[in-house]
Amino acid sequence: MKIDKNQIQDCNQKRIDEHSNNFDFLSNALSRKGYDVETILKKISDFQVAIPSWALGAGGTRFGRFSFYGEPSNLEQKIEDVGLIHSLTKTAGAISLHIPWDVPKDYSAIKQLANALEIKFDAVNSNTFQDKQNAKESYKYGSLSNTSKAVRDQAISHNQEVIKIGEKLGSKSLTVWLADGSCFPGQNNFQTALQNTERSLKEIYATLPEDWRMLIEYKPYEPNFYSTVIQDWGTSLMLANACGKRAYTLVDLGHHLPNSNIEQIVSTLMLKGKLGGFHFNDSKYGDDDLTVGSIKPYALFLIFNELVYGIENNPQNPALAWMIDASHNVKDPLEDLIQSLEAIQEAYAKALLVDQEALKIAQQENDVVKCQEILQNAYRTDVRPLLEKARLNSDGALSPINAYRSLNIRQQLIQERGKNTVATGL
Ligand SMILES: [Mn+2]
Repeated sequence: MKIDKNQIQDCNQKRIDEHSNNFDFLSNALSRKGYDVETILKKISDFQVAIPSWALGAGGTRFGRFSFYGEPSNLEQKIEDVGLIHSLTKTAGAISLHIPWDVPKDYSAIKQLANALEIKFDAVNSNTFQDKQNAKESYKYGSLSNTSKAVRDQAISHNQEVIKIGEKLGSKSLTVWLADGSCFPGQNNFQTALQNTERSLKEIYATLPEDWRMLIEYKPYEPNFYSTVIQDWGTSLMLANACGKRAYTLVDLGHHLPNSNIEQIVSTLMLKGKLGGFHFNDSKYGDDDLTVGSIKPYALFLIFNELVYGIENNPQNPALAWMIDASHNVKDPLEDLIQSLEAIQEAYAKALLVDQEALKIAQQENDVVKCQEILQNAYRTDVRPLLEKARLNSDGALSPINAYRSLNIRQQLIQERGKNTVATGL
């Protein structure tokens, strides 16, 4: 299904007066303080986040999985779902494919469909954490780090295959996340595992097209519970540096131990020009994969504050690949993604309001109270009218969640696709 522009306009009509009042009030207040509201709106509109192809169905835990019905059962339907989210939010102009779950059958048809919905193909993701049916070698004890050369070679050629698929779609980066590690002390030789991983990544990197990037993701634990080979940003950065200029670290918000200072990690990586990608989600305990901003919105703002600072001050760091990496166990996946996109835009807009000049002076003068005031003044501003205006300017919905519900989109998807469809993925 596709949402017609007129349907969105009808939904907007009911809220337009309230929006106009709120926007005028905020816009005047910001202009009086010297902000350039038009530039802020443009930045918000330009900020696009990729939706991963595995996030459009119900996510499961190891205890069970509960369907939302009308889930997309093939790649075409997944792209259509991203198109639905994008037409409402105007923020989800890209999809990130997971191989082998979403290998296109007809490349030109897939590209045409994505093009018509204004969806680009972002980073492609390899998968060496599961065994492919009838695969010769098993990844049970690791992939790129495995002690067996045959296993490593199989994992390397899978990544090279993923690059080829991405090239046909117009992707420009490969994301590598390894589940490799160990569950028990003594199971792995740390040094051998790291050396094998570095060698394998270098082999993949050697076949990377000139205009491509390799993004190396890290994670401290899970599915291995004693050690992971790429456990933290330092290990990822070391491997990226070993591979070369076009290899970067990818930060996933959920891939940190509790209370890690993620904003400081972001800042350091951008200073070194090595932050290549970003995965959004939120968590309370570990890699919970919850809706962005649902648990720690202030932490998200502080992270965005560093991202905005880096974007403005670190030309050595390339444009980032943004993606939501969340799972949906109890919410309609599309509603959950809409909420995540709203939280991302909100944190970004608030970070754009941080008075960087005043902050610099307050830092110089060691005025700690003033520093906090500056950050929290920005954080406490209700920026939602700015997000509404940015969407309105691009024919999106004033309130994407309300439009999604009043247009009965899930019900229509169930009617179209049936109740018992299951999306491939986690
Ligand atoms: Mn991730």
